[in-house]
Amino acid sequence: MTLKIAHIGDTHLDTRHKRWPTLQRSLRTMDEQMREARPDLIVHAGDLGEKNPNAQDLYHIATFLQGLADIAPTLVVLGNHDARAHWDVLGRLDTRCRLRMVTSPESIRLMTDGTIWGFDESTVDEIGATRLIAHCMPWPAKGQLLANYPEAMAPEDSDRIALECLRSIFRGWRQEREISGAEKAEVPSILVGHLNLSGARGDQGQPLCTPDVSVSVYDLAEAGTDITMLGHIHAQQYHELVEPGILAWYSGSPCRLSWGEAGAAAKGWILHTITDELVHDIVEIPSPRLWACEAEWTCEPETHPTDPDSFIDVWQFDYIDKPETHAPPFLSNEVGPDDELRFRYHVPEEQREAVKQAVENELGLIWPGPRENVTVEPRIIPSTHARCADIATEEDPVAQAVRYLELERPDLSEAQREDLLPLMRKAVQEVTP
Ligand SMILES: [Mn+2]
Repeated sequence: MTLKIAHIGDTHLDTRHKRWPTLQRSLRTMDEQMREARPDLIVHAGDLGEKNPNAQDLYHIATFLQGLADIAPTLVVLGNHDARAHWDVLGRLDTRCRLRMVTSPESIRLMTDGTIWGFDESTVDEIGATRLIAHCMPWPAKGQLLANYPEAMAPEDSDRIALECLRSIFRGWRQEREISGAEKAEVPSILVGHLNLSGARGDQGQPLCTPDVSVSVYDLAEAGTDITMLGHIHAQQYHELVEPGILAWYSGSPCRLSWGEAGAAAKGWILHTITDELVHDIVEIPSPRLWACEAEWTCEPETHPTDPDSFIDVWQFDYIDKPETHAPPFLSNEVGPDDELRFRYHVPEEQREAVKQAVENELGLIWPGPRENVTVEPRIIPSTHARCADIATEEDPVAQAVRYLELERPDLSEAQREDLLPLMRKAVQEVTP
């Protein structure tokens, strides 16, 4: 028997998002791809939308969910960005196949007739009529995990205890399958979670740091499921759990939504097929690329073209090579019409106005796409004057004030400075303890 599961996540539906039109196009492509793949179940691993959706956002979220549940029974777990308050209402949408919106950890059974039930609510006791068991873990807020912990704890122990709570849920799920006879009947099982997996990486391969509860591959292995389907991290990737061939997958987001996703990494979803073996097919959704580069506006002295004994200052952009940046010039045939560029540059404070024309010239050289697809981000380097050092060498704050006046206000006469001294002294006394 073959079971096909479409695994998507991090759709972040938000009509107010700058890249909403791109997201809409990507979701339409995904819909077409999924109809062709004909999955038995669709799993959304969380971050369906954003916090505080307005009426228009909710309309699009509802339409999207109806579209999914028109293709196959659909499970959606709550992500950290999702608006919990609307979840129950969304779960009652009129859909062709079953739609289940999951807000707390629970096990779901997909039956041979396509219905989905919670472990406790099923009227069908027959384990033989169960096609799949899906253990669902919505975003585990630390406070929620610890709310029922019977003892007082020191704040520094909270992470460890929260993780222990999670682990005990995972272990419980394995036992649940053993006790119900599902293990013996070899009913396939999956874990669907909106989770932060330690060791997971971003689109540019960067390690991710977060103050939230993170699980490890060993924790996930406690549940003992055939496949783990995750959401939360937008870069598509998989990690091997303890047993070879047993994988935890992040489907990734359907398109590049933020600059954190700049890079060439594929966007799309995963089609997991369970037969005698486990097959994971990556379904790519073509979407505009986000390019990022970072440069420093620097000055090199060069020999004067006509007078070899003198030097002139030549200002130019010096590109900073980092994993998430691309070194220009870009090849024009690689840049698509909807691609975007973020041009970030570091500039000394006194050059901030002078550099503006140079930025436009540089963009003309490196960017073959439309100018309106470029975001320019200046980073001003504050000037430090050598004169400050002179002031700092004076030990007494009043002497520093006098020195400051000498250096910063050479326009004042000796007499004027003398007049200002009592005021400076008073000001210094007020600010010095
Ligand atoms: Mn998330």
